[in-house]
Amino acid sequence: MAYKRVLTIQDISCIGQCSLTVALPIISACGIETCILPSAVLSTHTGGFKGYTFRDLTDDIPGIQKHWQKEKIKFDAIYTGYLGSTKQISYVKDIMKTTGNPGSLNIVDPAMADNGKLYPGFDMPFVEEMKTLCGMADIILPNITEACLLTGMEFRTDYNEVYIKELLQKLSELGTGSIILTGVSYCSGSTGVTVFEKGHASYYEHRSIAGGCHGTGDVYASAFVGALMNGHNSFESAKIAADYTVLCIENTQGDETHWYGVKFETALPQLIEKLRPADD
Ligand code: PXL
Repeated sequence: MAYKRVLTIQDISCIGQCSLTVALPIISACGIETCILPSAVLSTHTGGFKGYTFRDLTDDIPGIQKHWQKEKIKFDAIYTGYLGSTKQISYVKDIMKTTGNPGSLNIVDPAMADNGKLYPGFDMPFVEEMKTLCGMADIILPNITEACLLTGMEFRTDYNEVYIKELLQKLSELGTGSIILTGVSYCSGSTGVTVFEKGHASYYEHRSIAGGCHGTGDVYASAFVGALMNGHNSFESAKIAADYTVLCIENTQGDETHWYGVKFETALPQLIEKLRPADD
């Protein structure tokens, strides 16, 4: 397997086990060179801490991109997560157009909302711009809240396969290649992920653990990117990432002081084990 290089663009939350502080270690542990472009620096993530600092790095991006162009730096995949501003999305689109190797993949986690609500600081103009980024992506990884915002569909907690199929169909109309829709649950006690490719949906069901955990979307997307870059297909990568994320949540359960993220580090050996092809 050729050595691959990924660029991931998302924030640094200094504390909180999300975005770059999980993407960098997870993708690196998968044996992939992981380059970073921080979208913003926050003292903590915004999901439960009060009084966090937020430095938007939008204006640093054009200079960084210019330098990379001068150095002829290219990537095999560009994976984006939490972005710092609406204007930043247009810079990110330009990076996707100019810094990919031939055949490189654009993977977009439209990290902006959960549980029916936008994260603090995001608004509808940001969502509108995010639609155009998803339209450029080979793969997107929204949760149901993000999928609803991107398609204008009503957010529901009680739904069936017809609703999910309509969401997937509308998402694909954005121009996106494959869709990995997370947190799809048809019965209590289990949840899963639906992979939609070339008009066909496949579902992987896994254990659901009570009490949603912060940062699991980022852990999931990072493990997905790590598996995909190791040559697994989208469905296999979606399964590997789901099993790993469940382990991370189980690792964290019962520790009330650890409400802000999941202990993903100690489950990394199991992730690496799952990356090996079955006949290895
Ligand atoms: O995990 C998504 C995420 C990333 N970055 C920041 C966040 C969140 C979710 O709340 O606040 C800063």
